[in-house]
Amino acid sequence: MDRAATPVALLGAAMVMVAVAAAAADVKQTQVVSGLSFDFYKSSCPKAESIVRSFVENAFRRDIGIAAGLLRLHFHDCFVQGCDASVLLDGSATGPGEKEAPPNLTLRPSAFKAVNDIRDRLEKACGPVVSCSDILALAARDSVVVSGGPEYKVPLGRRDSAHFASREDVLSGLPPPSSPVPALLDNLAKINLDAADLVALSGGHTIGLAHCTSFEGRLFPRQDPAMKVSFARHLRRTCPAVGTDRRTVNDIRTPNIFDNMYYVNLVNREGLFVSDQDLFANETTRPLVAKFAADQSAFFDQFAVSMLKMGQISVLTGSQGQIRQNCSARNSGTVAGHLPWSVLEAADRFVPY
Ligand code: HEM
Ligand SMILES: *[C@@H]1O[C@H](CO)[C@@H](O)[C@H](O)[C@H]1NC(C)=O
Ligand SMILES: *[C@@H]1O[C@H](CO)[C@@H](O)[C@H](O)[C@H]1NC(C)=O
Ligand SMILES: CC(=O)N[C@H]1CO[C@H](CO)[C@@H](O)[C@@H]1O
Repeated sequence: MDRAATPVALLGAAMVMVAVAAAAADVKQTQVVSGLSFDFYKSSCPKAESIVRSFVENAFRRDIGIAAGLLRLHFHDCFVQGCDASVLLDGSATGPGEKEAPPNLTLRPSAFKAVNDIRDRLEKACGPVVSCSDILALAARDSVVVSGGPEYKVPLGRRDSAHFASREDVLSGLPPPSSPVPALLDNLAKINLDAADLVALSGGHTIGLAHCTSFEGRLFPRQDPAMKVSFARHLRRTCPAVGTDRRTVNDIRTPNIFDNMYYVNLVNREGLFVSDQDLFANETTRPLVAKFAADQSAFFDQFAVSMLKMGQISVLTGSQGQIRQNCSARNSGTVAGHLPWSVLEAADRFVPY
């Protein structure tokens, strides 16, 4: 059964046009899902955004990698079952959560901790009113900003899921780094994202790290001809053989700065993953890569628009879901008076392995 179809269709129908100030000074017409709003915590937690911002700024000063960790966490959350903080759930008796599925092996523990620390601060300031999924969306935006990327507004009011995503949801939601453009576009089409979103969002790889195992297929047994020879040589210094447990930077030019050098890398055949380099090899996406490589503000504008879209995939609003008291666990008592989620999941969602 296609779980993604229903919520996405509902999301499309519920959209209304709202003016949003995006990157730079220009105001864009961008869609905001009904139930979310930019001033959602205006009375219940007026300092919510400044609390998250200052936390991320301080954490970033101590550990520059936290920005990449938090940005990727929001992406993984949204691509699997929607932006509902299910990525944060520790596994339970009902089965494995997203956190325990293979792609999450490389999510940074420091980012999970940061989200819980932010929640503690918000709780002290306002009580338990801010959702973990909103924290993820804000922390991702702030990570982009502190790294030098575009400022953009984040609509708020997401609620947290009481559903675990299954291992199968994770594997089908997140494309592997070996994916070429057609597979990536098919994957994104299921969640109403297009080629411009794919190219702009992949620009998240302008910061952060990757393990050798995520791209070693391009080095061994023979070098991928789409990769520049000098770049392959450079990578083999970190990853001399298959299975090396080390990491290298995603963006060889400016590894910790959120800028358009990711696209310059692609034009120079110095993209790390197949999913990166194929954006320049494929004729459908190549013109956008060339544009973003030449024009950073064009990238920033599209990135802000695409993050707004990604951040609203299948969100829960109103009385749906819950405001988690602990981002790593569903609220206790959630099931009282209802058919237990575990029963529904056993019947509908959970795929044992
Ligand atoms: C389009 C499909 C995508 C694929 C196939 C993909 C794949 C990957 C892989 C394999 C890694 C390295 C994991 C490791 O080996 O440790 C990674 C890292 C990362 N990805 Fe993506 N990704 C995609 C999209 C995105 C998007 C949309 C964003 C955010 C907007 C993003 C942000 C990041 C960041 C920031 C890192 C570095 C994480 C860190 O340093 O902890 N990725 N990605
Ligand atoms: C490029 O991507 C498009 C869209 O998915 C696809 O139709 C086309 O076959 C791809 N081109 C190549 C050379 O793979
Ligand atoms: C939050 O939930 C996790 C997972 O159940 C648990 O390990 C952790 O101790 C909880 N944290 C607090 C502060 O209760
Ligand atoms: C960060 C995190 O929670 N990673 C988990 C990913 O999955 C492995 C395997 O189940 C866990 O051991 C990690 O803790």
